[in-house]
Amino acid sequence: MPYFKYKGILFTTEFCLEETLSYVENDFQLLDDDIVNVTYPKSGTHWMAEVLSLILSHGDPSWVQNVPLWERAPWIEIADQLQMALENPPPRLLSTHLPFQLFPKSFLHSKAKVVYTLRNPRDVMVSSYHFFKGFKELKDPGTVEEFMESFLSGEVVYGSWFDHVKGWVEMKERANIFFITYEELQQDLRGSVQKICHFLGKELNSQQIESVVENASFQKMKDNKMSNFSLIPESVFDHTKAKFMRKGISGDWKNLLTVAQSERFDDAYQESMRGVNMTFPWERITGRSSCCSPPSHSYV
Ligand code: PPS
Repeated sequence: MPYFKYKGILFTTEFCLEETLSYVENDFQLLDDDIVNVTYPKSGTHWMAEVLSLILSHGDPSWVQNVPLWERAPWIEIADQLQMALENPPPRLLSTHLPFQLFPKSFLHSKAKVVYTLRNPRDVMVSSYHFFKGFKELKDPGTVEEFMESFLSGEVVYGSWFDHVKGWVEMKERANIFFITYEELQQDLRGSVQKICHFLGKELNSQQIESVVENASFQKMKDNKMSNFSLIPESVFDHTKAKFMRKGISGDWKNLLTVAQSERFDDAYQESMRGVNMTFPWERITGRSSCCSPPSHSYV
């Protein structure tokens, strides 16, 4: 099977090498003007990369229309993209799905800015479930039940969603990390773009913000071959079996999970997220009283 573990986290040889992960963790130097787009997979990575690309271009869509997303915002843990990251001129836009413990140690003494995007883990799981069916070299996700158990136990690529989120949330007091959710982007993309600009110290006028919002819409990204995954060759990804720009909605988990599966997920969520001092939009809408504890620290 094309998988290996690095420090207890599952990776796929399709994209990652042990020596690259070690280099990124220990030797990769973040620069003070780097902007890093950090997510657990299927949480809105490409969407945020598009938003950040457009902000850096002051709303001008030429860059996103002409340069593949992974060249604009390369994933540092993927060997050939790491090379792009090293070669791109500053200010660099970088992406990663790495958990905090594997993130470059140089972050601790740098002013690089991290935008950490989270998404309802039920939707993350459902999006992953569909997406993994497209990868020719990877194990089929199996039944929903089987995949959910792998997801809840963290036996999936990039490890446990819960550990990923908890590891990054522990860093929330740092001034150079900004937390935002996929749900917030959906609810108010314009307001989200304004908040991100503020965090990055970028002044965009209202016309430029309007252009960011317009060009980062689901439909625009779906039609943009630089951002919609269609450039990934058939030998790697079977585009007839899975679509990268699939639905782009919140709450699609309700269409896949049975009531029993959703309750199993809720119980695991409660157990794993106990003590996390931050509340998330999906905790207010699951409808189970145990998910609706009063907010201790809300970032929205
Ligand atoms: S990856 O492969 O881990 O980098 O995937 P990632 O980009 O994190 O997440 C893919 C999901 O994000 C949806 N998406 C969007 N939703 C709304 N608006 C825009 N512009 C957008 N762009 C990407 C994409 O459709 C995947 O979600 P699902 O639920 O599968 O549709």
